[in-house]
Amino acid sequence: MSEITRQKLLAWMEEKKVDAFFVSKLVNVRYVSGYTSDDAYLLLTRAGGRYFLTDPRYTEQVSIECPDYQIVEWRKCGSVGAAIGMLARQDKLQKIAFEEDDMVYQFYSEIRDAVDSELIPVEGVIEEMRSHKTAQEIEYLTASCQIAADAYEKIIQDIHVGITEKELAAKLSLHMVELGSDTMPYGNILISGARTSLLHGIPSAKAIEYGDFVLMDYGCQYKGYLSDMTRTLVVGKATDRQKEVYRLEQEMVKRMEEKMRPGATSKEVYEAGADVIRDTEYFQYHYTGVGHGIGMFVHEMPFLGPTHKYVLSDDTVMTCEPGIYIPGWGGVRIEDTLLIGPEKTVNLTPARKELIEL
Ligand SMILES: [Mn+2]
Repeated sequence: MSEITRQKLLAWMEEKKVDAFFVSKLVNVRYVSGYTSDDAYLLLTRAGGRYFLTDPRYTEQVSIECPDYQIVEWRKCGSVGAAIGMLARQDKLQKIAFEEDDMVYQFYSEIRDAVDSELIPVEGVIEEMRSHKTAQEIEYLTASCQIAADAYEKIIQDIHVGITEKELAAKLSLHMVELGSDTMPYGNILISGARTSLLHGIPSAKAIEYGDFVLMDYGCQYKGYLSDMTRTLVVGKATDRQKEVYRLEQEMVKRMEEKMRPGATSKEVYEAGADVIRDTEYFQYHYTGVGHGIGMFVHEMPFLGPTHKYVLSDDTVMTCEPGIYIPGWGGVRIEDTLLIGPEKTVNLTPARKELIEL
């Protein structure tokens, strides 16, 4: 995918008449170059220059993973900014685009003081490219989602009264690594009881109690590509209210997923779910951010919600995750990752969704 992206970036530079693109977001560096570690910046020029700025800890890895790039040890210049200044003078770069949403003031000042070039702030250029998935990316995302779904069946066996949220979260990570994920599954949400109304609560020392909801929102990384899924289950027998909230949640997910086709807008998909609970007491307890693209980063374009303006394309992988969160009582979220393909939408999260009472 990196060569396609580089071509797209060259075309973008051509169209915008900029001489170079400075990539500073690590996830974008990985996307464009295939590099998998740290301290990395790319300077790509319209004339075909490919500079990889890093420090001596990583030069061997760059030479292996990115053989097409010329390595620039920025420390030899004193700073990343000074290294860009050196390259800008050498290649006579007059206009350099940079990722404005990834630039702290100090870093920006350092570059500005080191170059005579015009610095052009841009946002979302590589992110937009990342929202369109290639066949290989879809393959990796499918595998990533499969690992997470398989881990669900395993973690269910571990849940019992007395075990803590933190212990379960650690077991869940281990299951995913054993099932083939990269060694760094990212931060998992695993919460229980009344804490399940915390949309992004983190695992605590709370022990699982009889009657608790257990909400697990998690995923793993497979060859750099992330999965994201949520399931909520009940430990013991569900109460009537737990059953009611769960049934409404299931219906919201179903209606939204039916809408997720190329051409649908973010708002339409959101409304399809919201309509299910609009006239119930639960409408006040829903959250409007109900889905997001996913790839090398967990929350990326496009997003689903009433105020977003995205139109779903036919090569997108994204989540569907409405939820009902009642403060002090608990919450239910079910989240799948879907491939919005040209022929059909494929659910990449093959984990059961009926209410499980353990
Ligand atoms: Mn999500």
